[in-house]
Amino acid sequence: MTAFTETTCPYCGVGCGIRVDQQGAVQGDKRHPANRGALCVKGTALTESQRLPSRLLYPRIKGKEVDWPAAIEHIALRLNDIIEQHGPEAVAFYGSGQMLTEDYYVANKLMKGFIGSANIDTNSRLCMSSAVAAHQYAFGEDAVPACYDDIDEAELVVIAGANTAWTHPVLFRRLEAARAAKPRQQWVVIDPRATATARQADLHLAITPGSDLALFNGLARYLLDQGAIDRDFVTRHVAGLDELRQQLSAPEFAPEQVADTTGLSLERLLHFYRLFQAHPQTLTLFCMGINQSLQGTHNAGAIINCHLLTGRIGKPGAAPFSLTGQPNAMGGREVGGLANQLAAHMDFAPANRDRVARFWGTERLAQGPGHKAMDMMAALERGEIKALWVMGTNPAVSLPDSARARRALARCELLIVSDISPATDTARLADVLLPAAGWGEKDGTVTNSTRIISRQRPFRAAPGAAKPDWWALCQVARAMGFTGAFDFDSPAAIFREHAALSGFENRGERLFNLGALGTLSDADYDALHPLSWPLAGQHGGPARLFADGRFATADGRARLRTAAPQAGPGTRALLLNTGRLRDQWHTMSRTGHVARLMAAATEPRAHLHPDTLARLGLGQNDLLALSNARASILVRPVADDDMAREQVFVPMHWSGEFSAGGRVNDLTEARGCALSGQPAFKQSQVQASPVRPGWQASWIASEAPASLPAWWSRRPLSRGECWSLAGLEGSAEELRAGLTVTDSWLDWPLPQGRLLIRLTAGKVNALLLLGLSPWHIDAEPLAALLDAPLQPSLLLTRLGLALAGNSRLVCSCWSVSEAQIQRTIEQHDLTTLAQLQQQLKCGTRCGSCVPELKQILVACRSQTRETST
Ligand SMILES: Nc1nc2c(c(=O)[nH]1)N[C@H]1C(S)=C(S)[C@@H](COP(=O)(O)OP(=O)(O)OC[C@H]3O[C@@H](n4cnc5c(=O)[nH]c(N)nc54)[C@H](O)[C@@H]3O)O[C@H]1N2
Ligand SMILES: Nc1nc2c(c(=O)[nH]1)N[C@H]1C(S)=C(S)[C@@H](COP(=O)(O)OP(=O)(O)OC[C@H]3O[C@@H](n4cnc5c(=O)[nH]c(N)nc54)[C@H](O)[C@@H]3O)O[C@H]1N2
Ligand code: SF4
Ligand SMILES: [Mo]
Repeated sequence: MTAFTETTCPYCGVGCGIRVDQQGAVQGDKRHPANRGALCVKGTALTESQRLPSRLLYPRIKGKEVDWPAAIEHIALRLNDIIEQHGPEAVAFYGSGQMLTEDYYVANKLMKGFIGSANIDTNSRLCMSSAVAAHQYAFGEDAVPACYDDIDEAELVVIAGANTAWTHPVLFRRLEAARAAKPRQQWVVIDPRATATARQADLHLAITPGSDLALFNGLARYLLDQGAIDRDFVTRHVAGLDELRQQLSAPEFAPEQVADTTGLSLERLLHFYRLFQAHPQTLTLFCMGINQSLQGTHNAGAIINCHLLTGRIGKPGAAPFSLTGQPNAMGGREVGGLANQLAAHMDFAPANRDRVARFWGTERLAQGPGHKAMDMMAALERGEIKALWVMGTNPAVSLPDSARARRALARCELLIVSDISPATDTARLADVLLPAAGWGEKDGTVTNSTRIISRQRPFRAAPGAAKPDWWALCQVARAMGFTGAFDFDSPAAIFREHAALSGFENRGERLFNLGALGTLSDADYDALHPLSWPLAGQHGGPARLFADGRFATADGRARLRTAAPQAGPGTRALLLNTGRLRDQWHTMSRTGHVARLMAAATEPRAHLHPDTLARLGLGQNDLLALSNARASILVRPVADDDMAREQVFVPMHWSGEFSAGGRVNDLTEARGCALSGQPAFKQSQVQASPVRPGWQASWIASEAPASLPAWWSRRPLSRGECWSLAGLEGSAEELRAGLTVTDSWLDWPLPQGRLLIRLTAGKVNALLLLGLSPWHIDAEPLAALLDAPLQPSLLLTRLGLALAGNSRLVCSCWSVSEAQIQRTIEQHDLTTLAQLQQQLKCGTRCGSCVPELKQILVACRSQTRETST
């Protein structure tokens, strides 16, 4: 028996293999093709992240704990009732790219096959749907052509709308290794912000937000004008050239005009175009900056066009490469979990409907596409959808116009939420809460960005009555009367059926074909090694698609998308961009309670260019209100040289659980790409104004303060938590008055404020720092004072550290701050990354911070040069 469980990371779409030992400690799996042993900071923190502060252990109906049979009966009765009264369209399901393939398959089968409504959509709508639509159009099927080996082969890597150094860190490390091994390899990064990724590029194009379409259509036009296309490839394998050529002849696609639209100098633009022209081995990675746009599908299509025109697809080091966000975004697409897909890469065409109905043995199959995520919320708002089952996603925070989404969710007659935690903004609105088995407890498969299917295996028992999601779905299906079709007794049985459906009457029409796995034994499923489809590629090297120039369209030719005009930027105010931080995962449900993951960004913040902060007249201790017609949020402003002047960046992560006023999606609009239905999260108009709080304080304790002021955010410390508090009016005395008066308090005067210490039974159990902005102190050193008798000497040293300032944590693995790094570089006159790593160990474990370490080294060195000249 092996002492390790081999499983897969539950975070991003890189899909890293993990080995878990008997103590639950994790390490990268050296044999896994996706990561070859590497893990990023989120992966290495998995053990801590499993210690959830509040775990949902038993089903609850209206807040009351019940057993599973009662919950299942309640749900089945209510659903049948609603279907009988209002029809199947009154029922909907909203799932997630974090569900396992087996969960997804059962949910899709239940909704589309047996309830008979295609109102099943997932958070992948917010994430991948533009890429899906572009793939389907161009290739005839939703398939990512690239494989990871292409990274090593590429000579030019274009990274568009992706902050890969932070969001796909292990992939980024592979890119770094590829460039180190092949110094010819050049990188172009296209992002309005100078991100950690952009700063490593040979060429960074800080384009006007939302102008990618003009950029790539302009590239296609340039390639045509230069005669730089692969005529032979296009003649044999691509359709639509004449139409595209004609459209691209419009003046708006000429380089001068494109330079204007994108805000780039003509010189920089042509530099990019020439690089692209010169390198047949070009790999174009793209992610949310491309997909989450009003023209998301056109954006992705324009990128694909450039690759088709030059024949750069299906060849080593050459492909358009859509990066998937979630661990199983791809598995969900394979199952067909989006509302406009039926199942297993089949749409609602009559022949497909007929085939799937026969395979499932159902007469109730959904007739046509259902509501996409944003439409689903609108239908909920109008009262057309009466029952919604949410699984593995937190739409109250992650949907656009989220305040409105919360109102729609709250008015739903029957809101069922399957989650591992009862403490999410969505779970708090649920009528029925179902406890799910989480990562490490559940069993199934996921598919990564490059079609590698890997097993997630359990290594510990689920707590309380938590059950795998597929199990809950099957139980409800059976209780609703759909017996026979949901008698699965294991994920292996579901996987076999899923595989068999993909191969059913598939004579090569569908690339997605796992038919050969339809008879996998339980033991073989258990032992399944990572494998990618098409399965035939398994023995013939890397699974690169379209190597023979044959596409999945009826005539075997890829289709060029016609060139849509670039939409205008709209009215100009401050443009709000949103996205991810390195150490947080989505709505923080799995990372917000881990002290070392919260240490690099301790409060909900808005990043602005220093000049913009000055123009807005922001004072040192001010908060910033961002508002528009939908809502207003209140965040901590930070000066950030990475930002362009008319733009503000706010992370998507803060929820109502972690802050009051930090939910950025209250500001984003529920509008997006008309073709894919993906929201345009990256560009919203906002107004900004400074807010000067009446008082600010930091509360450090194991419990929340007795009363909460207008603005707060909280974060875990190595012991207890720190709450940043601000009252918009009045003074902090109000806060103090609200605290328990029976305890004895020590009052410790400080140069600019006071420290109040609460002692209970001789031990410190709360600290309140008044009169100082929480932003300027580092709370972590004070955590050591909690739960211990007060020692004045310890207090003094810890207070000194806390007041020395809040220096950003750069290396989360070894807890190394920016200030420490700068000091060390100066003191030892360091010039290389290796020296720095030797001194402080920073960046030697997961490597996620290496791009930032390099950045700091460069910054410190240029400062030294400036001061010495
Ligand atoms: N640490 C971490 N990693 C994650 C996740 C996480 O929550 N945390 N989530 C995972 C998921 S589900 C996803 S989908 C991926 C997302 O991965 P990414 O897409 O890499 O991440 P984002 O930060 O959403 O956005 C990427 C970049 O798009 C830029 N951008 C904004 N507007 C434009 C534009 O008009 N044009 C261009 N070209 N760029 C623009 C933003 O400035 C940002 O730097 O990350 C995955 N990995
Ligand atoms: N402004 C803005 N908004 C965005 C984006 C953006 O870039 N900007 N990006 C969008 C994108 S790409 C995405 S993918 C979404 C992500 O946003 P969400 O889909 O909301 O993602 P999570 O916060 O990861 O929610 C996952 C939920 O599943 C629960 N969970 C964990 N494990 C299990 C399990 O095994 N079973 C069940 N049933 N539940 C489980 C977690 O506790 C958590 O509540 O956000 C979107 N929203
Ligand atoms: S890169 Fe990090 S988050 Fe993504 S799968 Fe690998 S370890 Fe997990
Ligand atoms: Mo995503």
